[in-house]
Amino acid sequence: MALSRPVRVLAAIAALLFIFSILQMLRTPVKLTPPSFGSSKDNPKDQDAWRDPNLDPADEPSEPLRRVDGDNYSPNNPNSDRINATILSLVRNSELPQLLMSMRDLERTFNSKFNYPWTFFNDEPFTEEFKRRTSAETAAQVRYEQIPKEHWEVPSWINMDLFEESANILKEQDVQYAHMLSYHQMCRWNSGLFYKHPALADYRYYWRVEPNVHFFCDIDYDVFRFMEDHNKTYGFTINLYDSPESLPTLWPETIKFLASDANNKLMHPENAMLWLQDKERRPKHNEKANGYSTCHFWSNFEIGDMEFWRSEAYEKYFEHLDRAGGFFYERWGDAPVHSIALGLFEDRNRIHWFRDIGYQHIPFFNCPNSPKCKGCVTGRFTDGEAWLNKEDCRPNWFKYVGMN
Ligand SMILES: Nc1nc2c(ncn2[C@@H]2O[C@H](COP(=O)(O)OP(=O)(O)OP(=O)(O)O)[C@@H](O)[C@H]2O)c(=O)[nH]1
Ligand SMILES: *[C@@H]1O[C@H](CO)[C@@H](O)[C@H](O)[C@H]1NC(C)=O
Ligand SMILES: *[C@@H]1O[C@H](CO)[C@@H](O)[C@H](O)[C@H]1NC(C)=O
Ligand SMILES: [Mg+2]
Repeated sequence: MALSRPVRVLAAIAALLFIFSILQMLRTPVKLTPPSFGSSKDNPKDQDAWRDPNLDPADEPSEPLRRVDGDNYSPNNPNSDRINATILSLVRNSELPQLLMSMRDLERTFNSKFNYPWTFFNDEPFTEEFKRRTSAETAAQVRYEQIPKEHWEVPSWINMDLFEESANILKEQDVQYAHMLSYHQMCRWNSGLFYKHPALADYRYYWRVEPNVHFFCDIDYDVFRFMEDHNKTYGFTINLYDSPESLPTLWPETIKFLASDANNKLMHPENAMLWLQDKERRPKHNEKANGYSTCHFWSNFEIGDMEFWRSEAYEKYFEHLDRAGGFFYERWGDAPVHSIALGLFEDRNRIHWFRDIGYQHIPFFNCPNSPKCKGCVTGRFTDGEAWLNKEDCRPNWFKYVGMN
C-alpha cells in the first residue's frame, strides 16, 4: 500500500519523536536512593507477619508540644499562640448534616481547645442555612469561600468527547465516579488549586476535613505548632493502595516529567522512591499502574504545609500532569498525585504518621490504643468486608520509611 508523501513525512516525524523520547529516558534515568536505615530486605511477603502498630500503646509525639495554658488559645485572644493555619473543607450545601458530624467530632477532640479558624469552600454559593448551622458548631472564626470559576472549570485543552469515551472505558473497568465530571474537577482542584485560593494566601498550614468523617481521640497539643516545631511538611493517618485502573498513565507521565535534567534535580535525595515503586507486596498493582505501587496517603485527611504545594517542584509537576489530561481521561485522584509528589520531592522524614489521631472515613479507620480514644475498635483497620484489609499500605510505608 502506497502512502501519500505528507503521511510518510508525518510518520517519520512521529518515529523520530518516539526515538528521541526513549533516548531522553535512557539518558537521565530516575535516580533511586535507598533509605539510609532499616532492615527492609527481610520478609518480602510480610502480610501475615505484620503486626498493626495501632495495637501498641500510642503516645503523643515527642516534645516540644504546645498546650492550652490559661487563655493562650481562647477564640478572641488577639495575641494567642495560634499559628498561621486553618481547618478547611470543600463541601456541597447538600452535605450539611454529614459535615456537622465531622465538625462536632473535630471540635470535641481538638478545636474547642485551640480554636483554629474554619474555611469552607464550594463551587457554588453557600446557603444561609449552611452558614448559620456550621457557625453554631464552633467558637472559632468561620469563613465561606466560593471557588473562582477559572479554578474549577474544565481546562480548555480537555476534549469532552474524549472525556466521555474514556469514562465509558473506565466504567467497564469498575472505576468509581468515572462519568461524574464534578468528581474529576474536585480531584484536580484538591491536587493543584486549593492552595491558590486567595482566602488561603495568608495561611501556611491546613487540616483537611470531609463530611461524614469521625475523630475518636482527644488531641491535647497544637498539631499545627507540632508541624512547625518538628519541621514536618505533611501528616497522614491512613495509607492505602489505589485502583490501578484509575491511573494507568500517572506513573509514566511522572517518569516523563523526571526525564529532563532540570526536573530530575527537583527530586529530594532522601525521597520515598522505594515506597512509590514497591512491587513486592502487590505485584499486580504495580504492573497495572506501570511501575507505581499505587500506595498513597489517604487525602481526605491531610495536615499539611502549603509551602510544599506552592514550591517550584510541585508547581511544575502539577502543570505537567494537568496538561497530560489524566484528571479527566483517567481518574487521577488528589491522593496519589499528592503522595507521588511528596515521595519524590520531599524528605521522607518530614512526613509524619499521626498515629494518635483516631480517624474514620468510610470504610477505613486509624484507631490507636490509647485511653484518649473513644468509639473505635483499637487496631481495627476496616469495618467493611475482610478483603478490604489488603488495601492497607502502611506496612510498606513503615518498612521503607519508618514511623516518623
Ligand atoms: N462543593 C463541592 N464539593 C465537592 C464536590 N465534589 C466533591 N466535593 C467534596 O470533596 C470531597 C471529596 O468528595 P467525596 O465525594 O467525599 O469523594 P470520596 O471521599 O472519594 O468518595 P466517598 O467515598 O463517596 O466519600 C468532599 O469533601 C466533598 O464534599 C462538588 O462538586 N462540589
Ligand atoms: C502565613 O504563611 C504564608 C505562607 O507561608 C505567608 O505567605 C504569610 O505571609 C503568612 N502570614 C502571616 C500572617 O504570618
Ligand atoms: C528542616 O528540614 C530542612 C529540609 O530537610 C532542613 O534544611 C532544615 O535545616 C530543617 N530545620 C530544622 C529546624 O530542623
Ligand atoms: Mg469522602
